[in-house]
Amino acid sequence: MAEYRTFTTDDAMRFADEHSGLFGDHSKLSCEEFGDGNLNLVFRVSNDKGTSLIVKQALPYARCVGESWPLTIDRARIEAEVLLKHRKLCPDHTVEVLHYDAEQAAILMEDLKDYRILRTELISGKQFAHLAPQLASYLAQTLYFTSDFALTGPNKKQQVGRFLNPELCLITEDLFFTDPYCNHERNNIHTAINSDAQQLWHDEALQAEVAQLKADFLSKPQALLHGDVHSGSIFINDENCKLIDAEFGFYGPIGFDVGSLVGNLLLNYLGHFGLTADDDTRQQHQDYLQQQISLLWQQFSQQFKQLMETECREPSLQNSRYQQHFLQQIFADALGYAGCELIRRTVGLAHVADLDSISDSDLRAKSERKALQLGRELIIQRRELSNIDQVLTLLRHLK
Ligand code: SR1
Ligand code: MG
Repeated sequence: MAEYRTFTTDDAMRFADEHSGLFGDHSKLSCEEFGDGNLNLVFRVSNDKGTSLIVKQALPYARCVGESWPLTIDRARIEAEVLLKHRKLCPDHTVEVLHYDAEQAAILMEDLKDYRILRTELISGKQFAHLAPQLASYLAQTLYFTSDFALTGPNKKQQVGRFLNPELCLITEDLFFTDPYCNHERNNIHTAINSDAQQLWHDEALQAEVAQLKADFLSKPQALLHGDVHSGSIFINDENCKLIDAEFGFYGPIGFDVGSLVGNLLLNYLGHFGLTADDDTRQQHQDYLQQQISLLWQQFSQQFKQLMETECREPSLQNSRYQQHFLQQIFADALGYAGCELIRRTVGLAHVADLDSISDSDLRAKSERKALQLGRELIIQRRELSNIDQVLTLLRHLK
């Protein structure tokens, strides 16, 4: 195909047919565009035998805002390359990319039609025992093997250069670390919590800690992050889960990916105060989430520790005291970024259904206040909290 143009359903079918070898001339193809995310077009192309594939095309602007927010289509390259790399490192939990076309900024990938979006499942109260173990494994494998522990200095630097992703990083820099802490026009604040949101704009102690987290996000290229590990980027079924949507990928602080995920599990926990009326059912789901958060950190840190001890190529990084300190630092960073996620999803541009779908305005405000309170505590106390149980205690004692 020639110059970039926005795909119609016909274009998407042709693209899928040309690059898959799965369909063939005689197949009767059908196609629907069903993207409901913030940025891209997403097509499902199916044949009459039930085989289907996904075509994802980057638009030259952010879909959720429109053409007034131009955005590089090079994000499709970042997404394809991060997913290909992560899939090599963790094939079970990364979606398969079949083809990437730079000109059309389009990716052909497997259709996870037997999977559901994790966020929707958690909102409806579904529980999966394999969630934390599988995601811990995805995070440990992808983050360890793209870090300085596993790569040579020159190779690592080359990789950092390939994944600079300045435009998408700028979105995160603004939405996570700037907008919620000032009266920004992009913010989206539920009227009932206006005064709580305004406190963030004058909270100097909090702003100083957020500045540190932002500075680390800008200048700590520890590993090739997925960059957007929220529960809408995870597909799950009764056996497995897979990560999609890696367009925010870049070399950044390991705690950012871990913390984004923890933040999203916490948002679901807090959302259920307003989503589930029956006390026992709610408590049972919240206990499940606590257990998953605990398992996630335990298993991620154990695996990362073991990889540092057994696989580290760089002699000076084999020092065990350094390795212990490194893990403790990831923990503190993860808590800080989880706190930022709680706050920005409550008052910033991009909300989550875990809070927004609470129909009763007072209950929604209660959950939102808890999210702001917990977010603040995690950010401020992140270096003093020395284990995950202390975090869960903080969670249980929210007013
Ligand atoms: C304009 S993009 C808003 C949010 O959607 C993405 O999934 C990222 O989380 C981003 O912050
Ligand atoms: Mg996304």
